[in-house]
Amino acid sequence: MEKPAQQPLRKIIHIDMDAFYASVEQRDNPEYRGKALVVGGPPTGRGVVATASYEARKFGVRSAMSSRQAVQLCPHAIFVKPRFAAYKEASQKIREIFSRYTDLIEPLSLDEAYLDVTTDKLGIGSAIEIAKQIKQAIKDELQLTASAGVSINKFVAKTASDMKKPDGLTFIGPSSIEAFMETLPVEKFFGVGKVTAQKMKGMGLHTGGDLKKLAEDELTKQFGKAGRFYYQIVRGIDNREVQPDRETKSVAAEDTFAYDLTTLEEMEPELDRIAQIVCNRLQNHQLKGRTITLKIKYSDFKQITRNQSFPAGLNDLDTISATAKRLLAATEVEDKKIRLLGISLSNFNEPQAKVREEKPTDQLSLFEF
Ligand code: DCP
Ligand code: MG
Repeated sequence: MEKPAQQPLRKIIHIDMDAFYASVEQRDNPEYRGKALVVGGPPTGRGVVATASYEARKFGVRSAMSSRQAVQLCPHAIFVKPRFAAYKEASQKIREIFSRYTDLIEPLSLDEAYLDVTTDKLGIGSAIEIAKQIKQAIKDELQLTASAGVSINKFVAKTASDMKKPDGLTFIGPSSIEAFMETLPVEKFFGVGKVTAQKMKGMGLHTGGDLKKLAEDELTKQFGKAGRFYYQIVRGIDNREVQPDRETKSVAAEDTFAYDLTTLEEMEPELDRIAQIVCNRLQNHQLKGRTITLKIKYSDFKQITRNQSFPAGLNDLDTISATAKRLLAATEVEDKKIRLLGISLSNFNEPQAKVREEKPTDQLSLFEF
């Protein structure tokens, strides 16, 4: 048989649950429904917000902010501790729903996955119809809502799923991709965190259309390897495959600071915050790592990592935080300005939780390519 000259366009769905932990809590505790609810660490001490109900978001409460700040923004909010087992159970159920339609499922976290439905198991054919059915099944069977993005590649599907939250469905077809990318604000680009966005804006680059005017060389000169990705993506090109069943190799969080840090006094609270986020993610996936790695990027963009391994897996905040601080203290700290700090855990004992490699997301900051 002759090979077709061109691959058929892929049909990709990105599904992301709405206010996931908070919605599970509101479902299971009717007294929280319709209320400003914050799931995360306690408002005293060094707690961090995992997520907030949409009612609390109206007051500016966001994931990864300190619980202390959340209580300032929304004093009447109810604070609850996360119940990871409940989220994991809901996550397994949504994956079971996905698997009715395709086996090409790539989970990004408990509440988010890419699905390739170019050929679906039920022969439905329409990716929009499949997305509708999945959203409905999640509603009927789990009493939760999800938002979906449908397109021909991962980047556009993921961006689309975020556009009409909560309970949204957004389709960006092949003929509208380029126009969509041109109007997309740079901060919505995958990998563009607050610091890169600031740099772009300083250069007069506000949207995909502005990025599109730059040559590939210029983009790589300014933004390193990520520049090539931006060059392609503004043209609607993203050939990354949906990769099912990739095991978690590391769980990380990092932050690029708006101003370079110079003293340990400034750095330690940042490390505490980053450690808390890594710790939440590990517990979220029920993973324990034996190796803790500290990543430092200096103001001249030079990067170093330092790590320490332990005999047994761990995921507790105190050890992660103390180890990261110890590793930091053993570097040329305070001699050089620091623009980024990151912590990751790897070397997991039990590969029981089959989740994707979790990269630091730009909710905390940007992730560098
Ligand atoms: N999460 C966390 N720490 C973060 C970000 C997220 O612990 N910094 C957890 C809590 C979230 C879940 O992961 O409920 C899913 O993350 P999302 O970014 O998808 O956020 P939500 O599902 O809460 O809200 P949205 O409706 O914006 O998707
Ligand atoms: Mg979500």
